Amino acid sequence: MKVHEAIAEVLSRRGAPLFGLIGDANLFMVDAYVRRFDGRYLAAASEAGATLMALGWAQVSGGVGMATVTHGPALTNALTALAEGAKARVPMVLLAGDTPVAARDHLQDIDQRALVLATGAGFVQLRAPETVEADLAEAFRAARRDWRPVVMNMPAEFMWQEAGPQEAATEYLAPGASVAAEGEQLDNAVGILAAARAPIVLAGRGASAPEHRAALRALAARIGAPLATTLRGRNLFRGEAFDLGVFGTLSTPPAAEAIARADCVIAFGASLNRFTTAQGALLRGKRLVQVDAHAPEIGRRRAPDAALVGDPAEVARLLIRWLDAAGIPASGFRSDDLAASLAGWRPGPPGGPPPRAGAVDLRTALHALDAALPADRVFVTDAGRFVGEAWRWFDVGHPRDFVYACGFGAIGLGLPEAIGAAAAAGGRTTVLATGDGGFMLGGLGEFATAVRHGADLVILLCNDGGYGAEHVQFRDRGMDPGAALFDWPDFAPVAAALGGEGVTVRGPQDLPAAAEAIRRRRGPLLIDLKIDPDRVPPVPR
Ligand SMILES: Cc1ncc(C[n+]2csc(CCOP(=O)(O)OP(=O)(O)O)c2C)c(N)n1
Repeated sequence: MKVHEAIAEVLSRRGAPLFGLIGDANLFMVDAYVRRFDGRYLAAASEAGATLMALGWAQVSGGVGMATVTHGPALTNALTALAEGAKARVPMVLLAGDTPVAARDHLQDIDQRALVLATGAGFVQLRAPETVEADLAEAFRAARRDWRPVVMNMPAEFMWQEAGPQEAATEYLAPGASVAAEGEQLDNAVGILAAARAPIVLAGRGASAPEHRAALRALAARIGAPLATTLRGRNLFRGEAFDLGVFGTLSTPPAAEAIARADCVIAFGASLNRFTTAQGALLRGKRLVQVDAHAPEIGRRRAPDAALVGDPAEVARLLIRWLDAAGIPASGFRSDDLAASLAGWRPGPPGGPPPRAGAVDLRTALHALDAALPADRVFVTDAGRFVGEAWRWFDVGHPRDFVYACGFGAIGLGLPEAIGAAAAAGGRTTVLATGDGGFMLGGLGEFATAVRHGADLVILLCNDGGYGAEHVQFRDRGMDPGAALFDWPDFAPVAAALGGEGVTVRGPQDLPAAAEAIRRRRGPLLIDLKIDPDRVPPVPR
């Protein structure tokens, strides 16, 4: 076998689709992957798109995403996507070609290792034709171990060489840290929970698997604590009587009130970032117990009063055993009043004056379309000012069905991630909420990709005719927002020209037609929600 075939064969055994864009260094590998090994290949319109699709696929499937690009500019085009994957901590392997080592004056030669490492992604070099299996195993192992993208750097001159007998490959991952059954930190944690009058159990993405859910529910019931999640763990406890929803700047008023009354937070698999803690304010005056399977996460953003390294479910069960052994009663925080205030809360109608003529209120539109969309959706968001409303009003069945494309705070990553998510959605509908600026930056080219691959995708384009996040800053200073305003083309006909469907909503009267378009769609559907740039609530920071 030649090296390009050996690589293709290993990839075809992994069960993930390969997203990519071909060039000198990877075209024969992709050809062999598809034609000889029957692999599922989805061609993207840009390298950023291919890499982001693999990130979207990885988040929904829980597996390691795979993408491939060629050398030089193909890799530089993927750098923002790699940074996104590193910040959002999504495991994937990007197979990047590299220019032949001997070709000193190759047009596309650039220091690929330096570029990749600067993004926060990992880097594994394909060392020789006989190390294809070992180096690929190491790339996938590193991606899973570190929860980040890893670039597998493949020199182009290897591709037509004989792969030959392969060096032994191992993809062994050390078992997760198991918690100590006794010790000072455990005593401290049990003591803090025993003394708490109003504890909250908080789950982040590192504690959002089904087995975590059951164990955390049991612990919360045992200590009389309401449950909450970070944004990326959202909807883990949906339907529970004492579910506060998101803990942080996106909390509902009754949840915020409960958080203010709490005296203790036990956080599982949560990074405790500035949004979860409101820059630390939400943890002030509360004892913090931090639990994480990854020791480096402990204390990374907030210093805990007690910390346990171990699988969240195991730790929760261990704590229950110790609380039982010590005969500690439940706190009284789970009161009927708290249940009633959580159950009784409904979002109010949009405040303030109505939007200008020809525009629809964003919240009204999102509520109507939420009801028209299937409940078992996968939900993806781009970044921008619209996103606070989208995060608030769109629920999913499980945290894994929520795809976060905002780890690097970049606009324009949502549509490609949605295409990857749709490839993992198993027949369910993928919904993308994006701004008009983000769509023009990174979505337009890949909309055609979504059409080509027949993605079941509904795009809610929150179109305030410009960069809303900047518009509001000009307005706040009494300045002319002209630099943030754009005279975009009408997006519905653009979607149709690219082979999809489009509808335009210029007021509440158009929402039933949009709902009907959702029901009847046969391919990617773009709903252009014309909203008033002066009537969009800010994103809570
Ligand atoms: C790659 C990138 N470029 C620029 C920015 C700065 N930026 C932040 S929000 C925003 C406006 C986005 O506009 P849109 O997608 O229409 O969403 P809106 O804010 O209007 O809701 C811009 C330009 C960014 N975050 N990322």
